[in-house]
Amino acid sequence: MQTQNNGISLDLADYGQPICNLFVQPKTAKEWEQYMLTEQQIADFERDGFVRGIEVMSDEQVDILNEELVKLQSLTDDERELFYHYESNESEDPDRVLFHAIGGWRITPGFHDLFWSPAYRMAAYQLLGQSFRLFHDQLFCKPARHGGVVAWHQDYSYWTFTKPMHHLTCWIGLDDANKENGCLYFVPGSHQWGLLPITGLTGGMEAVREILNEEQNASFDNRVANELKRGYASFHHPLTMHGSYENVSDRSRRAVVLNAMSFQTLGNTAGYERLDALKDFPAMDQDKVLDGNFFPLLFDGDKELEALAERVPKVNQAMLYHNQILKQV
Ligand SMILES: O=C(O)CCC(=O)C(=O)O
Ligand SMILES: [Fe+2]
Repeated sequence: MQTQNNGISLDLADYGQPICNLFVQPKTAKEWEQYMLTEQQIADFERDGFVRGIEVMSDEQVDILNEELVKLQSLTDDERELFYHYESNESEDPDRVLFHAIGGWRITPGFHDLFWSPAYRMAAYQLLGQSFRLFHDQLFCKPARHGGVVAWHQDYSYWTFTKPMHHLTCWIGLDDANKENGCLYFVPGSHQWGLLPITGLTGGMEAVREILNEEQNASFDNRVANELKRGYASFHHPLTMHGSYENVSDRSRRAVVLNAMSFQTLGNTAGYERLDALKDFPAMDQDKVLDGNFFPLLFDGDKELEALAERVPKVNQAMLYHNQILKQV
């Protein structure tokens, strides 16, 4: 454990519960009810592969995270040590900038505690259909005027070092996001396309289109712009096709992404082809449950919700997760 003089750990992964008062926690099962997604929102997610417009943070809470973000974006090389990944500029276009970092939750209290936001935890429980763990976070920040793209991709194509596929992504705006400043887009129904190979995240926006069939390519005409006020979230399935265009506006487009996974997720690193990309990630041994400090349990449905757990609308897990991956194109 890395500690300061006062015995407080510098690695916030040592704390598997909230460490500051940023988010008031429900004390009873009844207090969770206010955060519950409706049957309709669950049905939308099952049909489209995403659901959006869920308030996770107030303006004041976003301000606190943005202050922490300034700090995270100006760290020295040594101070970046706790990140799993850190690129001040990951854009492959020399005229564009995309800040991308994984692991901020280990460094500042606000980004740590964001994983315990009750609105996030309730929605994630319903959309995963069971108790879940923290997988990792991500920061995607595009500066005003020269912000880079995030090319169309499926998240699970980058996560096959874990199994089975039972993961969920939550995207939260740290700025108001719209078409002008490079908001995220989703292709509805693409979570039923099966797992596609990696075609790159920060090069050409349209790279994935070459490996898709005619019908799949046509469905990009129906893409949905995920325009959101800051503090609001969208959730997407690990196979949903999504991406974001450049930011040429005079406003920045910053976002934090929370990635969660079933509490039973296993390591699948043996034979993984991109091991170099994992060199600063926590160890994930083959066929071992991903638990311990780096993968804390974020929500135990039966314990938190008691009798309510039965009544909470949840996705059909068998239809949505494990089996989907078998549908190769
Ligand atoms: O913020 C972006 O533009 C990309 C986000 C993303 O890929 C994700 O939320 O999985
Ligand atoms: Fe993504």
